[in-house]
Amino acid sequence: MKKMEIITTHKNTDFDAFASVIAATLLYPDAVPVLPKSINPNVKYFLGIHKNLFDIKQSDQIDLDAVKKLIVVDTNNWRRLEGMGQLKERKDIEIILWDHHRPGDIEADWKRQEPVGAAITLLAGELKKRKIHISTIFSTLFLTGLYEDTGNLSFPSSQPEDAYAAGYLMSLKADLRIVTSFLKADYGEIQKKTLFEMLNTAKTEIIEGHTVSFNIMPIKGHVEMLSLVMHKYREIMNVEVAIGIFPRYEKNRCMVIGRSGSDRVDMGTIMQRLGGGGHPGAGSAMLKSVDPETIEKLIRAMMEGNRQTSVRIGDLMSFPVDTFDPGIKMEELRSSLRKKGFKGAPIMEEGRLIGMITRSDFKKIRKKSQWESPVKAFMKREVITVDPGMSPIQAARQIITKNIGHLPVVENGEIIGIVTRSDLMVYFYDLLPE
Ligand SMILES: [Mn+2]
Repeated sequence: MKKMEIITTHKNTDFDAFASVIAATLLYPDAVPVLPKSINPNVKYFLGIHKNLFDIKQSDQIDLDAVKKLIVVDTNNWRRLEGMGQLKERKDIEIILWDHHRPGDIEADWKRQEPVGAAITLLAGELKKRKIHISTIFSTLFLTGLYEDTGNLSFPSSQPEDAYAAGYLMSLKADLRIVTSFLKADYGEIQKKTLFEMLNTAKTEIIEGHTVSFNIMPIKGHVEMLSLVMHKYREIMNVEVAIGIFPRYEKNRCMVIGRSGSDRVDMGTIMQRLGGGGHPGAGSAMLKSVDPETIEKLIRAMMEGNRQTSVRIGDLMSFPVDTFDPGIKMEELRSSLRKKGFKGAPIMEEGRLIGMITRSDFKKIRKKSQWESPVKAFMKREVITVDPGMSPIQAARQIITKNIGHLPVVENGEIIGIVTRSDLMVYFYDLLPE
């Protein structure tokens, strides 16, 4: 039987717990993250937008008999775990604990238990100590967890360690706009009422193989958190794509909010075409002097395939690509890349891609004389490439899991472009390039 390591956390998983699970996957790369079924709404919302970046399992998808190592984060009580009861009695299992609560009933073989404000503080500190790379998306998630559990470092339970960890995550370019958008989840009477009325008139249909629900819902005055309403609406309707059109007749304008759970329907692109914007999973636009039925028709036309509604790597890549010969000197390559402002380049021999040079390869140089060595002595020979039809999420997954910054785009054996971590960051979060 295959032996297994798993990482899990408490029921009603909040951002601190979820961030700690993901941070633990960086510390224990062989372990599988397992989340309970009950997850807090704003974490679910985050997962809905980024779900493909994380390969997460639920406890009933795991063969618990095969588990030999259990890593528990952000709790130390068996009753707060989901579906792990049978592991409690097992003697042959190694238990690792990362937690910031008072001691509970999980007896760990190794533990790090400190009364800091957030569990993620402990894990982020360890990642820093071990110099393990944390991507922008992960630093954003970790900071969200840290702020949630410490009330933006204002709860009396907050410790200096929390602030140091927050500073470290900010230095890694955690995106504060995203952090705050996931933390404010004010869901009140007016939102409930809006959702209830929408559900009363809801209908679903199939467009290009996707389950879709359009809903036109007139509103009076300014209603906040309609995006959270749409998030819940999509969840309850159980459709891949949900579009809410909210006309405010007295102002002669219309708010449009969309949610997509499909890789093939990019909500950011659809909303961009309406003059708004967003991410692949979520987007919005504000239109003036257009009636809601026309907006519905426009979106429908986009989805019906007259126009491409999802961005492909081919749309994001840079081209043409400068490639280099394996024989040129490191020195020479460095100055050419500097001139062009590139951080890496593909190495080609006889029309074939044989390697990649990036910043980290230049850092391998210890002696001055090595600048005279040929590029082939320093290049990475295992090159991960993508094809132009891939979705940005699939490419982002490669970049994050393999920790690489450059992906050559290859079609019919030929390099036609290159896509970088910065290209994807700009696309997902409109961040300025690093
Ligand atoms: Mn916590």
